Amino acid sequence: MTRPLIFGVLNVTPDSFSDGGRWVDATAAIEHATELWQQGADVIDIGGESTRPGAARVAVEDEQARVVPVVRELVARGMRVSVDTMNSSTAARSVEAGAEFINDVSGGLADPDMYREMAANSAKYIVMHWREHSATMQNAPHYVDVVRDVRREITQRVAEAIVWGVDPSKIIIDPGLGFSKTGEHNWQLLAGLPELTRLGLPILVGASRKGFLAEFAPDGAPASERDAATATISGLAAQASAWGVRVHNVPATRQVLDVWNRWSDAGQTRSTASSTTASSITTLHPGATA
Ligand code: PMM
Repeated sequence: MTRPLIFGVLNVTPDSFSDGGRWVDATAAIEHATELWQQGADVIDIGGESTRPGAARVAVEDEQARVVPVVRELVARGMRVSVDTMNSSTAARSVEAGAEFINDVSGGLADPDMYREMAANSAKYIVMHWREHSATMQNAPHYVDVVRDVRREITQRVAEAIVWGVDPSKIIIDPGLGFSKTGEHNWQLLAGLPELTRLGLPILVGASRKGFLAEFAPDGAPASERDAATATISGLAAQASAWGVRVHNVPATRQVLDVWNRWSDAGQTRSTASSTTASSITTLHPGATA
């Protein structure tokens, strides 16, 4: 069993909900990414446009000016990089600069050229479940059965990407916690991860510091007080076969996933040992069943 990959979040935006404004300057961004990497992140996920509920869009030139130089520098320092963008031209520039993943929270819905771009480049493509832009996404989102509806809508996005020529082996899906979802929808989706894994595609989970975890922290506490809850979700997501988790606090998740890895490895050793014991009992007592 291998633990999920850890995507360390680097928002180079002035207004993201939990770390907005802290890493807008390229030098600060590069320093923070280096810290996340040293703490055990497997990939640095760089975003230049906030997607918090109510956020306004940014000009694509501004997004690229924030993101592309940072991508280039992190790749030069040997880090694996993902770029969180809904824009095909930012995806193209980022891949040229060495990004290995394009993380599209709109799943291709925001830019009609995204699938064409992802068919033409070599990066892996994270297709998140999404319905509409941040300005309106939390206006009473409705589902009949959120797990089935999200699974169906993601399947449509993936099918469309494949029709445009995106290699299916490059695609990773994400249920999009908090994007047109209430807290209860998020919990249903987490509990329903096994139903999403049945699609046979790797799954990324992004629960980090989101509003539905506020109930586990004191009233009015900063979003960083949600890190223990986030790390717990990382462990449970690993158990549900998630391929990756996207988090702000890398050490907390890394520790939980390292513990999960040791537990899983020991479990595998035990199951090999117990099947050997069972078969030797059957040999000694041919009437016994293993
Ligand atoms: N959430 C945010 C931004 N990007 N990408 C993926 N794939 N999945 C997510 O859940 C996700 C994302 C919003 O959180 P932030 O403002 O803390 O980055």
